[in-house]
Amino acid sequence: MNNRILKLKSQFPQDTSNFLILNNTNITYFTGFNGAAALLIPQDGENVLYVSETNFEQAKHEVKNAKIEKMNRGENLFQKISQHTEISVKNKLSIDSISIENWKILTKLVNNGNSLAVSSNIVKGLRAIKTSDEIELIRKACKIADIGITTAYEIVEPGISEQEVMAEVEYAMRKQGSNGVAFETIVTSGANSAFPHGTCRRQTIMDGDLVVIDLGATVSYYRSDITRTIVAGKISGKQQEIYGTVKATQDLAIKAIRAGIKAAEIDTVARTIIGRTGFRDCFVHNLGHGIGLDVHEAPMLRPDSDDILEEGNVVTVEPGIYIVGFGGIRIEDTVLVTKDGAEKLTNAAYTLQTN
Ligand SMILES: [Mn+2]
Repeated sequence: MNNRILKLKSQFPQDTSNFLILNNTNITYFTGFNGAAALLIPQDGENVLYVSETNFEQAKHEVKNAKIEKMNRGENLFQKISQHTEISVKNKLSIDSISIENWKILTKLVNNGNSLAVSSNIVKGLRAIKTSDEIELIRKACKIADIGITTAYEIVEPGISEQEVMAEVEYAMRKQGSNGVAFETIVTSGANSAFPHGTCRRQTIMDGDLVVIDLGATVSYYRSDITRTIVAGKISGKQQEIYGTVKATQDLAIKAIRAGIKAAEIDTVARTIIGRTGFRDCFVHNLGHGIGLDVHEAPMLRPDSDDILEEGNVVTVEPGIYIVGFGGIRIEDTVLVTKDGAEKLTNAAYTLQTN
């Protein structure tokens, strides 16, 4: 955690004496603590973590790299910070992100918007490149997600409901040590599977239905993300054919990944392959996204992305084909970007068939 703070300090914008972290996930990134109001990182001197009375004792117990400052009930965070910190044009306060409401409060307090700056990209850039500690946690979260998918292969059959599948896969992951779902689990079947972010229903899965299962686990705040598509019962030729296209697309997209390549190019690879099969308009989302403390973070694998892939990025690769009335097929894995390629961190089997 201290290395992360040192890296941030080395990238302070010009004239910045203090960096204020308000985004909760960013605070966790720098302190390992979830539940503080703000983290002040001065170029010189002690870091200060502002914590409500509720979480004060816990923060004192858990946080090693900042002084814990108790926020009393009714006390204004920005008033406190502006009183304790010299903020001027020559000693700017940079902020990772701030709401319009809080910006108004803060500019009034320091009486000079010129002494404030918002720079979200610095922390975003740091977080995009994972350290070995972070990769280990994501690896664990991926192994647990694999178990969630394995469970789905075992239990999906005509007659079970989407809700039941969701409950079983989440239970299996919890038992393996997941701290919680990485995002709302998606289990969609039949025509509903054509909606990439369809809601899980009490609907019974029918013979021949496509079933899309998109899930993730969390380990020490780090997340994983995997999707498999299964058919309950009898598989049709059309389902098999589209599955083959999606799988081949994912294989080639993952093969194209390496440090130094534009993230947008990987999306193009996938979109081109799907386009050749006539399903271009059926791939209705981006190819993938970075993942870590947030389920969606930098870098983004999409056509308009400016990101260049770097060693240590962890991204998803998730092509899909969605046909209204027929259903959808998506295959997704979480992968680590390496110098010469990509390493899959999720490793569940690829098959339309249930066990
Ligand atoms: Mn995803």
